[in-house]
Amino acid sequence: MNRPKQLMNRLSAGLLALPALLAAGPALAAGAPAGGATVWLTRSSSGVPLPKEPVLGYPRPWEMGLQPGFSPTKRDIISLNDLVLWIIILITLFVGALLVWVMYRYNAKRNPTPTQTTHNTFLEIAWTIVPILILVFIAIPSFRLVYFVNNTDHPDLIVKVTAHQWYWEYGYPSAKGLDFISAIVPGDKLKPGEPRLLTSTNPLVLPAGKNVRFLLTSSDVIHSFFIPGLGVQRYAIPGRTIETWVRIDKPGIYYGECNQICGVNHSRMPIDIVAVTPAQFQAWQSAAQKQSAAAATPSHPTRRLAAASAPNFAEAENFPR
Ligand SMILES: [Cu+2]
Repeated sequence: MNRPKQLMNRLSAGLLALPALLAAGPALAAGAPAGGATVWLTRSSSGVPLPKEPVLGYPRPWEMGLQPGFSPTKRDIISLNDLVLWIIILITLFVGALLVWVMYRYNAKRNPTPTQTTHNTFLEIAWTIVPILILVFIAIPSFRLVYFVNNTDHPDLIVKVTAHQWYWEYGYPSAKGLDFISAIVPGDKLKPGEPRLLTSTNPLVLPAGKNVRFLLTSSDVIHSFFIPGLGVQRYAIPGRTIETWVRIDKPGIYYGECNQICGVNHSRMPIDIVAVTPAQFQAWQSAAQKQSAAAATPSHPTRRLAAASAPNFAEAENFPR
Protein backbone atom coordinates (compact mmCIF):
# COMPACT_ATOMS: atom_id res chain seq x y z
CA MET A 1 0.00 0.00 0.00
CA ASN A 2 1.32 3.47 -0.78
CA ARG A 3 2.18 5.78 2.07
CA PRO A 4 -0.54 8.46 1.81
CA LYS A 5 -3.22 5.79 1.59
CA GLN A 6 -1.74 4.01 4.63
CA LEU A 7 -1.82 7.29 6.57
CA MET A 8 -5.43 7.96 5.57
CA ASN A 9 -6.43 4.46 6.69
CA ARG A 10 -4.77 4.96 10.06
CA LEU A 11 -6.40 8.34 10.50
CA SER A 12 -9.88 7.06 9.72
CA ALA A 13 -9.38 4.01 11.99
CA GLY A 14 -8.33 6.37 14.77
CA LEU A 15 -11.35 8.64 14.27
CA LEU A 16 -13.71 5.67 14.21
CA ALA A 17 -12.20 4.33 17.46
CA LEU A 18 -12.62 7.67 19.25
CA PRO A 19 -16.31 7.29 20.29
CA ALA A 20 -15.59 3.76 21.58
CA LEU A 21 -12.63 5.08 23.58
CA LEU A 22 -14.69 7.90 25.07
CA ALA A 23 -17.48 5.48 25.97
CA ALA A 24 -14.98 3.11 27.58
CA GLY A 25 -13.46 5.91 29.67
CA PRO A 26 -15.61 5.48 32.79
CA ALA A 27 -15.16 1.71 32.61
CA LEU A 28 -11.37 2.07 32.43
CA ALA A 29 -11.49 4.52 35.30
CA ALA A 30 -13.60 2.12 37.38
CA GLY A 31 -10.62 -0.21 37.82
CA ALA A 32 -8.71 2.42 39.77
CA PRO A 33 -9.68 4.09 43.04
CA ALA A 34 -12.20 6.78 42.12
CA GLY A 35 -12.61 10.22 43.70
CA GLY A 36 -14.91 9.41 46.63
CA ALA A 37 -13.80 5.92 47.60
CA THR A 38 -10.45 6.12 49.33
CA VAL A 39 -8.45 2.91 49.43
CA TRP A 40 -6.91 2.05 52.81
CA LEU A 41 -3.88 -0.20 53.02
CA THR A 42 -2.04 -1.89 55.86
CA ARG A 43 1.66 -1.97 55.02
CA SER A 44 4.85 -2.95 56.74
CA SER A 45 8.41 -1.80 56.31
CA SER A 46 11.64 -3.48 57.41
CA GLY A 47 9.51 -6.28 58.83
CA VAL A 48 7.60 -3.93 61.17
CA PRO A 49 3.83 -3.53 60.60
CA LEU A 50 2.49 -0.02 60.04
CA PRO A 51 -0.93 1.43 60.90
CA LYS A 52 -3.66 1.28 58.24
CA GLU A 53 -3.43 4.43 56.08
CA PRO A 54 -5.44 5.98 53.22
CA VAL A 55 -3.87 6.13 49.76
CA LEU A 56 -3.65 9.87 49.01
CA GLY A 57 -0.81 10.58 46.59
CA TYR A 58 -1.49 8.61 43.40
CA PRO A 59 -2.37 9.28 39.76
CA ARG A 60 -6.17 9.57 39.25
CA PRO A 61 -8.00 8.23 36.19
CA TRP A 62 -8.55 10.95 33.56
CA GLU A 63 -6.41 13.36 35.52
CA MET A 64 -5.96 16.51 33.39
CA GLY A 65 -4.12 18.73 35.88
CA LEU A 66 -1.43 18.18 38.47
CA GLN A 67 -1.87 15.65 41.27
CA PRO A 68 -3.50 17.25 44.34
CA GLY A 69 -1.00 18.66 46.84
CA PHE A 70 -0.28 17.13 50.24
CA SER A 71 2.63 19.40 51.21
CA PRO A 72 3.21 23.18 51.32
CA THR A 73 5.67 22.84 48.41
CA LYS A 74 3.14 21.13 46.15
CA ARG A 75 0.45 23.71 46.93
CA ASP A 76 2.86 26.50 45.94
CA ILE A 77 3.73 24.61 42.74
CA ILE A 78 0.02 24.33 41.89
CA SER A 79 -0.64 28.04 42.45
CA LEU A 80 2.41 29.06 40.37
CA ASN A 81 1.28 26.67 37.62
CA ASP A 82 -2.24 28.15 37.66
CA LEU A 83 -0.92 31.73 37.56
CA VAL A 84 1.35 31.01 34.57
CA LEU A 85 -1.43 29.10 32.81
CA TRP A 86 -3.78 32.13 33.04
CA ILE A 87 -1.06 34.43 31.72
CA ILE A 88 -0.46 32.05 28.80
CA ILE A 89 -4.21 31.90 28.05
CA LEU A 90 -4.52 35.71 28.00
CA ILE A 91 -1.43 36.10 25.76
CA THR A 92 -2.68 33.40 23.37
CA LEU A 93 -6.12 35.03 23.12
CA PHE A 94 -4.55 38.47 22.56
CA VAL A 95 -2.14 37.26 19.84
CA GLY A 96 -4.90 35.17 18.22
CA ALA A 97 -7.25 38.18 18.12
CA LEU A 98 -4.50 40.35 16.57
CA LEU A 99 -3.88 37.72 13.87
CA VAL A 100 -7.57 37.51 13.01
CA TRP A 101 -7.82 41.29 12.88
CA VAL A 102 -4.75 41.57 10.61
CA MET A 103 -6.09 38.86 8.28
CA TYR A 104 -9.47 40.61 8.07
CA ARG A 105 -8.43 44.28 7.93
CA TYR A 106 -5.14 44.13 6.02
CA ASN A 107 -5.63 41.41 3.41
CA ALA A 108 -4.65 42.05 -0.24
CA LYS A 109 -8.27 42.55 -1.36
CA ARG A 110 -8.90 45.42 1.07
CA ASN A 111 -5.41 46.91 0.54
CA PRO A 112 -4.53 46.91 -3.16
CA THR A 113 -1.65 49.37 -2.44
CA PRO A 114 0.12 48.16 0.71
CA THR A 115 1.50 50.67 3.22
CA GLN A 116 5.28 51.23 3.21
CA THR A 117 5.52 51.52 7.04
CA THR A 118 8.64 49.82 8.47
CA HIS A 119 9.11 51.32 11.96
CA ASN A 120 6.96 52.47 14.82
CA THR A 121 8.99 53.62 17.82
CA PHE A 122 6.13 53.49 20.30
CA LEU A 123 5.11 49.93 19.30
CA GLU A 124 8.69 48.66 19.36
CA ILE A 125 9.32 50.02 22.85
CA ALA A 126 5.97 48.64 24.03
CA TRP A 127 6.49 45.13 22.72
CA THR A 128 9.90 45.02 24.39
CA ILE A 129 8.89 46.48 27.76
CA VAL A 130 5.57 44.65 28.21
CA PRO A 131 7.03 41.09 27.85
CA ILE A 132 9.85 42.07 30.26
CA LEU A 133 7.27 43.21 32.80
CA ILE A 134 5.31 39.97 32.35
CA LEU A 135 8.49 37.91 32.88
CA VAL A 136 9.40 39.88 36.01
CA PHE A 137 5.86 39.35 37.29
CA ILE A 138 6.28 35.56 36.80
CA ALA A 139 9.83 35.55 38.16
CA ILE A 140 8.88 36.88 41.61
CA PRO A 141 6.72 33.91 42.77
CA SER A 142 8.96 31.55 40.80
CA PHE A 143 12.17 32.57 42.64
CA ARG A 144 10.30 32.60 45.93
CA LEU A 145 9.31 28.96 45.28
CA VAL A 146 12.86 27.93 44.26
CA TYR A 147 14.20 29.30 47.57
CA PHE A 148 11.37 27.69 49.53
CA VAL A 149 12.09 24.26 47.98
CA ASN A 150 15.82 24.67 48.71
CA ASN A 151 15.33 25.67 52.32
CA THR A 152 16.29 22.59 54.31
CA ASP A 153 17.27 24.41 57.52
CA HIS A 154 16.27 22.92 60.87
CA PRO A 155 15.02 19.50 59.75
CA ASP A 156 13.27 17.29 62.31
CA LEU A 157 14.53 14.19 60.51
CA ILE A 158 17.21 13.42 57.92
CA VAL A 159 16.79 10.55 55.46
CA LYS A 160 19.56 9.39 53.16
CA VAL A 161 18.22 8.21 49.81
CA THR A 162 20.54 6.18 47.57
CA ALA A 163 19.37 5.21 44.09
CA HIS A 164 20.53 1.96 42.53
CA GLN A 165 19.79 0.27 39.21
CA TRP A 166 16.87 -0.45 39.92
CA TYR A 167 15.72 0.02 43.48
CA TRP A 168 15.98 2.56 46.28
CA GLU A 169 17.90 2.38 49.53
CA TYR A 170 16.77 4.43 52.52
CA GLY A 171 18.98 5.21 55.52
CA TYR A 172 18.04 6.98 58.74
CA PRO A 173 21.24 8.54 60.20
CA SER A 174 19.37 9.28 63.46
CA ALA A 175 18.74 5.54 63.98
CA LYS A 176 22.13 3.86 63.73
CA GLY A 177 22.13 0.82 61.44
CA LEU A 178 18.63 1.45 60.08
CA ASP A 179 19.14 1.20 56.34
CA PHE A 180 17.02 -0.87 53.99
CA ILE A 181 16.24 -1.68 50.38
CA SER A 182 12.92 -0.76 48.75
CA ALA A 183 12.34 -2.73 45.55
CA ILE A 184 9.31 -3.17 43.33
CA VAL A 185 6.68 -5.80 44.14
CA PRO A 186 6.01 -7.79 40.92
CA GLY A 187 2.49 -7.53 39.50
CA ASP A 188 1.55 -11.12 40.41
CA LYS A 189 2.54 -10.65 44.09
CA LEU A 190 0.40 -7.58 44.81
CA LYS A 191 -2.20 -7.66 47.59
CA PRO A 192 -5.70 -6.28 46.94
CA GLY A 193 -5.68 -2.48 46.54
CA GLU A 194 -1.93 -2.21 45.98
CA PRO A 195 -1.24 -0.38 42.71
CA ARG A 196 0.89 -2.06 40.04
CA LEU A 197 4.35 -0.57 39.36
CA LEU A 198 4.00 1.70 42.42
CA THR A 199 4.17 -0.75 45.31
CA SER A 200 7.51 -1.56 46.94
CA THR A 201 8.73 -4.26 49.31
CA ASN A 202 9.65 -1.77 52.06
CA PRO A 203 7.98 1.65 51.95
CA LEU A 204 9.85 4.73 53.11
CA VAL A 205 8.30 5.62 56.48
CA LEU A 206 8.12 9.31 57.41
CA PRO A 207 6.49 11.35 60.19
CA ALA A 208 3.64 13.59 58.98
CA GLY A 209 3.78 17.28 59.92
CA LYS A 210 7.59 17.24 60.41
CA ASN A 211 10.32 18.77 58.25
CA VAL A 212 12.19 15.91 56.59
CA ARG A 213 15.47 16.60 54.80
CA PHE A 214 16.42 14.19 52.03
CA LEU A 215 20.08 13.67 51.15
CA LEU A 216 20.07 12.15 47.67
CA THR A 217 22.80 10.24 45.93
CA SER A 218 23.23 7.34 43.52
CA SER A 219 25.51 4.31 43.32
CA ASP A 220 25.56 3.97 39.52
CA VAL A 221 23.77 6.27 37.05
CA ILE A 222 21.61 9.40 37.37
CA HIS A 223 18.18 8.68 38.82
CA SER A 224 15.49 11.09 39.99
CA PHE A 225 13.50 11.08 43.22
CA PHE A 226 10.01 12.19 42.16
CA ILE A 227 6.88 12.21 44.32
CA PRO A 228 4.24 14.26 42.47
CA GLY A 229 1.69 14.48 45.32
CA LEU A 230 4.34 15.96 47.63
CA GLY A 231 5.99 18.29 45.11
CA VAL A 232 9.37 16.57 45.45
CA GLN A 233 11.68 16.09 42.49
CA ARG A 234 15.47 15.99 42.67
CA TYR A 235 18.23 14.20 40.78
CA ALA A 236 20.19 11.44 42.47
CA ILE A 237 23.70 11.77 40.99
CA PRO A 238 26.65 9.41 41.66
CA GLY A 239 29.39 11.09 43.71
CA ARG A 240 27.19 13.99 44.80
CA THR A 241 24.77 14.68 47.60
CA ILE A 242 21.79 16.80 46.67
CA GLU A 243 19.32 18.06 49.25
CA THR A 244 15.65 18.67 49.27
CA TRP A 245 12.94 18.50 51.88
CA VAL A 246 9.28 17.78 52.48
CA ARG A 247 6.65 18.36 55.13
CA ILE A 248 3.75 15.97 54.58
CA ASP A 249 0.38 17.40 55.68
CA LYS A 250 -1.19 14.25 57.07
CA PRO A 251 -0.68 10.49 57.50
CA GLY A 252 -1.29 8.53 54.31
CA ILE A 253 0.32 6.67 51.45
CA TYR A 254 2.03 8.62 48.66
CA TYR A 255 3.48 7.15 45.49
CA GLY A 256 6.25 8.35 43.21
CA GLU A 257 8.66 6.99 40.65
CA CYS A 258 12.19 7.40 39.40
CA ASN A 259 11.62 9.83 36.53
CA GLN A 260 15.09 9.97 35.01
CA ILE A 261 15.64 7.33 32.31
CA CYS A 262 18.17 5.12 34.10
CA GLY A 263 18.21 1.83 32.24
CA VAL A 264 16.06 -1.13 31.27
CA ASN A 265 14.11 -1.32 34.55
CA HIS A 266 13.70 2.45 34.91
CA SER A 267 9.92 2.01 35.18
CA ARG A 268 10.38 -0.51 38.00
CA MET A 269 11.76 1.58 40.82
CA PRO A 270 8.71 2.99 42.60
CA ILE A 271 8.92 5.40 45.51
CA ASP A 272 6.40 4.28 48.06
CA ILE A 273 5.92 6.46 51.14
CA VAL A 274 3.87 5.75 54.24
CA ALA A 275 3.47 8.87 56.40
CA VAL A 276 2.44 8.18 60.00
CA THR A 277 2.03 10.32 63.12
CA PRO A 278 5.31 11.31 64.86
CA ALA A 279 4.58 8.93 67.77
CA GLN A 280 3.89 6.02 65.39
CA PHE A 281 7.06 6.94 63.51
CA GLN A 282 9.17 6.74 66.68
CA ALA A 283 7.69 3.34 67.48
CA TRP A 284 8.34 2.07 63.94
CA GLN A 285 11.87 3.48 63.87
CA SER A 286 13.02 1.81 67.06
CA ALA A 287 11.38 -1.53 66.16
CA ALA A 288 12.87 -1.42 62.64
CA GLN A 289 16.27 -0.49 64.04
CA LYS A 290 16.21 -3.62 66.23
CA GLN A 291 15.17 -5.74 63.23
CA SER A 292 18.00 -4.29 61.12
CA ALA A 293 20.56 -4.94 63.84
CA ALA A 294 19.39 -8.54 64.16
CA ALA A 295 19.36 -9.19 60.42
CA ALA A 296 22.59 -7.52 59.38
CA THR A 297 26.23 -8.40 59.80
CA PRO A 298 28.10 -5.64 61.64
CA SER A 299 30.47 -4.74 58.80
CA HIS A 300 28.03 -4.54 55.89
CA PRO A 301 24.57 -3.90 57.28
CA THR A 302 22.99 -3.17 53.92
CA ARG A 303 24.59 -5.85 51.78
CA ARG A 304 22.76 -8.73 53.39
CA LEU A 305 19.46 -6.91 53.38
CA ALA A 306 20.02 -6.04 49.74
CA ALA A 307 20.74 -9.62 48.81
CA ALA A 308 17.61 -10.74 50.64
CA SER A 309 15.20 -8.24 49.14
CA ALA A 310 16.62 -7.06 45.79
CA PRO A 311 14.29 -8.16 43.01
CA ASN A 312 15.06 -10.84 40.52
CA PHE A 313 15.36 -8.85 37.31
CA ALA A 314 14.93 -11.80 35.01
CA GLU A 315 11.55 -12.19 36.67
CA ALA A 316 10.93 -8.44 36.65
CA GLU A 317 11.08 -8.42 32.86
CA ASN A 318 8.15 -10.82 32.75
CA PHE A 319 5.74 -8.76 34.84
CA PRO A 320 2.16 -9.00 33.75
CA ARG A 321 1.44 -5.76 31.91
CU1 LIG B 1 16.17 5.33 38.17
